Amino acid sequence: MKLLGSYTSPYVRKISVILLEKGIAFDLVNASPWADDVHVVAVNPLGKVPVLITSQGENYFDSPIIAHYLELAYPQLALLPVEPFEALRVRQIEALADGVTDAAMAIVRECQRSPEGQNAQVLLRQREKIRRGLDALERYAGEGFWLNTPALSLADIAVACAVGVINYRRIMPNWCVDRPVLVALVERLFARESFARTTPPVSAVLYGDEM
Ligand SMILES: N[C@@H](CCC(=O)N[C@@H](CS)C(=O)NCC(=O)O)C(=O)O
Repeated sequence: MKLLGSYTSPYVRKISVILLEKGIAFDLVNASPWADDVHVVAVNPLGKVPVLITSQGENYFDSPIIAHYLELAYPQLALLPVEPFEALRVRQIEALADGVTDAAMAIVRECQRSPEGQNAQVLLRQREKIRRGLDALERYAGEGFWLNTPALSLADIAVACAVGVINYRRIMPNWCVDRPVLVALVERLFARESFARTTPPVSAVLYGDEM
C-alpha cells in the first residue's frame, strides 16, 4: 500500500491518520502536485494528492473516497457507524471539516500572490467559510454524535486535520476563542500517536512550502 503526497497536505495527513489508526502498513511516497510530478498525474488525472495505491495496483483519490475504500477494505478499527444513515451524518461532518480545510488552503494560495495581487474579497469570503464552519463543528462536537466521543471516528480525524492546518499555516490565530469544546477535542486528538507521527515539518510556514 502506497500513499502519494506529504504531511504538509492536510488531506494526506487525514488519510495517514486513518491508516495508522487502523494499523495498515503503508509507504508514504513523497510527491508534490505542484512540481510537474509525473507520479501524481499518472495516478490521478486531476493532479492532486493524496492518492492511495493498493497492493493490487488500484488507485483511489480524493480523501473521502480513500477513507470510504479503507473503511470497506479494513473494517477494523471502525471509524463509521454500521447504520447507513448514521454513517451519512458522520460523512456530512467530514465534508464540513474538509470544506474548512479547502477554505484554509484557498487562503494560503491567495496569500502566495504578491500583496498587490491579493483579492481582499476572496480572503474575506474564505475566512467567513472557516468561521461559520468552525461554529457548526463546535455545535456538532457538543452534541457528541460520532464526534468528540471516547471512540475515534472519521469525523474526529477530518476535524482535527482542518484545525491542524489552520494552526500550522497560522490562518486564524484566534479561532479557539469561544469554541471550548472544539479546543478540548483537538487537544485530545493531537496527543494521539497517529497525529504526532503525521505532524507537518516545522520548516513549512504560512506562505512558504508547497501544500
Ligand atoms: N478534495 C481533495 C483535495 C485534495 C487537494 O486539493 N490536495 C492539494 C494538496 S493540499 C493538491 O494536490 N493540490 C494540487 C492542485 O490543486 O492542483 C481531497 O480531499 O483529497
